[in-house]
Amino acid sequence: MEGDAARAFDEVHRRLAPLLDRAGPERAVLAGRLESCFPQLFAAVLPLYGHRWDFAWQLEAVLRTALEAALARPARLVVRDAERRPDWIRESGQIGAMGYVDRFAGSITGLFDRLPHLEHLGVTYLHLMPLFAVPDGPNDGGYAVSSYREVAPRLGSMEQLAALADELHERGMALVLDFVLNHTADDHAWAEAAKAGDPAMQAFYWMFDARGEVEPFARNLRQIFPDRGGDAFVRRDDVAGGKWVWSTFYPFQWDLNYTNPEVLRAILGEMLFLANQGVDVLRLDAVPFLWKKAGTSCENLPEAHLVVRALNAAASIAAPSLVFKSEAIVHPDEVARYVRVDECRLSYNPLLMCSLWDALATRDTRHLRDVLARRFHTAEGTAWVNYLRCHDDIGWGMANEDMTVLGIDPEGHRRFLNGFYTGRFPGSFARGLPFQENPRTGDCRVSGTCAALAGLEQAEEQGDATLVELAVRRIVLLHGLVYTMGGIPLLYLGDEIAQPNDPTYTSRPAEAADNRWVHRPYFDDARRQRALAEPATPEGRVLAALVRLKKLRQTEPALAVGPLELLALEQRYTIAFRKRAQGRSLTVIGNLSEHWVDLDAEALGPGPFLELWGGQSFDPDRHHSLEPYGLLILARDG
Ligand code: OTU
Repeated sequence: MEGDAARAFDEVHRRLAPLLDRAGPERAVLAGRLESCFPQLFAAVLPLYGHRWDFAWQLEAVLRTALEAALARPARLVVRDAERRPDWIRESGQIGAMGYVDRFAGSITGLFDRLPHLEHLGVTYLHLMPLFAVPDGPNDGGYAVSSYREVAPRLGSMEQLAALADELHERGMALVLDFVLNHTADDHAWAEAAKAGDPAMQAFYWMFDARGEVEPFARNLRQIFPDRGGDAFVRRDDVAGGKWVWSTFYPFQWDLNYTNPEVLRAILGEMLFLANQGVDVLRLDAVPFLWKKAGTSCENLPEAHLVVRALNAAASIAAPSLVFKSEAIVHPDEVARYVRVDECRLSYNPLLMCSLWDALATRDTRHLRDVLARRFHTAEGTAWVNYLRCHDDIGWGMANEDMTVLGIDPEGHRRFLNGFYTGRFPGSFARGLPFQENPRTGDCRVSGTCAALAGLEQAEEQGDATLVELAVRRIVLLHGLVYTMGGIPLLYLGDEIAQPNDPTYTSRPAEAADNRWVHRPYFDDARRQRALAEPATPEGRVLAALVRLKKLRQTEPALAVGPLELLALEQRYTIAFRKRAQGRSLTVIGNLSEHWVDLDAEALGPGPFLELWGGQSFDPDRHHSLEPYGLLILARDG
């Protein structure tokens, strides 16, 4: 360390010595981590808070919070920190699954009974949707958090959650939880104190006395949930003095004010409390919004990255095996900027998600190939979480400039995709619902389960065996691609048994106004049992395919994160890529159309190949074509 950082470190190190002493035999290790993480922390907080008279005190307070959490870390997690392979997130054997505790298993206790199902799927990364205490009534599916330290009583308790983490670890699974750090619920203790008039707590949020003060911000903001009406500022007369409160999402979600260093420190305390329960990965919700500056879009500002880097450095001191996953559903350039070892080692890959659906609708893989060629690589130590859909809507987050280069009109194309996936476009197989259609901008996103979007729901309704066949193949193909390209594939629980949309949300008042609930169905255990007992049913075929994909991931190191070479096979309908590891290559070919396509044996290169998907030998000179929505996974030495 040099210069200001070194001087600051010496000072703070001296002041923290008594705290370090409490680590006993672990002192040297902890002091070492403090020293190695300090430069990153300092570089992040200096531009954020360096202008403040109390900067040195604030910096020390952040470090104190980190060290106290380190001292409180349970011994078994300290062992886990030491044993965890740092690059586990890039390994081929990783498979993710996500779901709501109540909908998947009733409660945390119920989840223990579902572990065999998760093992059957090879799950090593279990993302449970927000399970914290929330307000009664609408709470945005748990994304309005009333307390980060309490589990919603109907789901269980913090002790049960910690016990679940232990059990998952025993079985080789990581626990992934949401950390909703952009906002709290309007009944969080901080918000309640703010309402009661505590100025320190009002300073935790963005609160304004007069509407006029809001305008310099409001002018440039995107409406995230246009259905709510108005903009991101709500008048709250229940806050002492009457205030305009910033709420980017729903009015009951109040944005935290990270220009206040006390907020950073408080949130760090909540985060490390969760890490010490045994959480392995924290999904940082809504990271783009963490910093606000008048006159800007208040999304993806450089300071938002610094906030994440500061938290990352502090967490590395206290809980070194904790991994951050970023949730940024924005322009692909911006999404990629969060994917760094010193910010979020994992990130959703929303671009891949929407380009897969794009290719499926258009029967044209140009954009998908472009994404894989230019926007798929991530730095050492990082990985994508690749998914087909999550608990949120699908938004068409491709880069306009990428589409324009390909001769695609971005606006018209998005209109087409929305029309296609909501079933309005003639000939569409999809059964999605339009989400947050914005009449002002024409913008719209899509809700729906994988089966509904891929055509199974429509095909079954029509009782047409040919259409059912095509739909099943689409579902299998999409998952096949996501499982083979490298990164953690993330399954939305229920999709492995091809669950259809669940329209019953309209009868539940807290859900009726938000159609994302249509694709968060209650897990259908009868369907799972049928899938096992009757492998020829659509659900049986999808489940069996996922189990085969699991085996591939467990046995083929080439499926880990690593270079991906695109092959020029028959191009328009197909995607073909090759990955290599340990002297073996895997070539994956998918046909995203209902047409037979010719395969160009030359482009495949010399065999012999073993086709792992169907389990047969594959001779490129004899097998010239790929069936509708077909998938081939060809293994070869070298
Ligand atoms: C996230 O999504 C969550 O995934 C949603 O379920 C929540 O409602 C929301 O935050 C508020 O907590 O706009 O449509 O760039 O796009 O944070 C979903 C990130 C969202 C945002 C994203 C947000």
